[in-house]
Amino acid sequence: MSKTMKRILVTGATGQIGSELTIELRKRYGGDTVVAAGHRRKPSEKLFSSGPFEYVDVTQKGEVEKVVEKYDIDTIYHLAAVLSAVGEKNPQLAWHVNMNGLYNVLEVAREHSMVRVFWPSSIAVFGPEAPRINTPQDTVLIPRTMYGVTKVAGELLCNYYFLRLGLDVRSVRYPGIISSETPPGGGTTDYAVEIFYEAIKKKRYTCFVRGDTVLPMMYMPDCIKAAIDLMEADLSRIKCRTSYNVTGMSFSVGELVAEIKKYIPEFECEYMPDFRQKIADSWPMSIDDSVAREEWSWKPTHDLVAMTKDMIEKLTKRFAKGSL
Ligand code: VAH
Repeated sequence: MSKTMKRILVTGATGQIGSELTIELRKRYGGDTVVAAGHRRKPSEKLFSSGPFEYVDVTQKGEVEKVVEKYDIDTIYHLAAVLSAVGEKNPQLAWHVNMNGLYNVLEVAREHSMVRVFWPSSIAVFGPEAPRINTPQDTVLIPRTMYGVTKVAGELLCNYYFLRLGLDVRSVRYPGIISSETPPGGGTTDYAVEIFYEAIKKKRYTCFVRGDTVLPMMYMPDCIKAAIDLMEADLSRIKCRTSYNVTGMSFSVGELVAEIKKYIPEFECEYMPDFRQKIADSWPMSIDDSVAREEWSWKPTHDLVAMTKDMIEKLTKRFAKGSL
């Protein structure tokens, strides 16, 4: 590979964000310059056929090192992680994967001529002590989930690697992500994706949080835009090296149901809150992302109306082709 071209590694490339981020990066920079790395899930045909794919266990430093050296990587989008709901069922696994995985990526990046790193934090860093409306960039961080603990610890680790070791690692605190290609794997916000699949397939959904639950959310095109815009921003503009608040929209499950019913009038949603209700109730209802807007011109493009229209269109097409 020529030295001038970007050589990008995406870990967690078979996951909800990683799968679509990889495809977009390949569109922008060329298929062969973006290496997709997965661990448990088989890659989709689209992911496998559009560029290099490697199985990598990020908790094993040697495996991260091997792929970085094999492809002479200069940028890592590190998305491999255990999410909040699975993490509460197995907190030790969440700590192991989320912390050792991030540590290995940062160490390999440092040891290989300062490879640049993107790493997603989450609004899960906030707990009930933080203001829940327009949660500010800087406030108290006392998360109630192991996932949130690993994201706070990860933000501090990234900040250290930048300030003390000079590594250019950048991060955003994602809200719940809604997408139509790869179902999410074990998050508290999964209901906001599952509801679309069930509405189209069965015209009914049993939601695991109450109808008045409000959480900050973002549509996948904006999720990808945030990651790439941040990584392409001029170094001099990036002042926050823990993680930037970003968001797209906030809505209650009831508001989402009403928007879906504009397309599927007979859709019915019932509510059976489970352990994930307590997690959702500890998180912000809306996010202040003014710092990201000021420092690197962050701006979302999809609100609830636009997102719902696009999700219904895309999933209806897939359902008609029998691929939902
Ligand atoms: C989760 N989707 O639910 C993730 C996200 C803000 C939520 O971090 O765990």
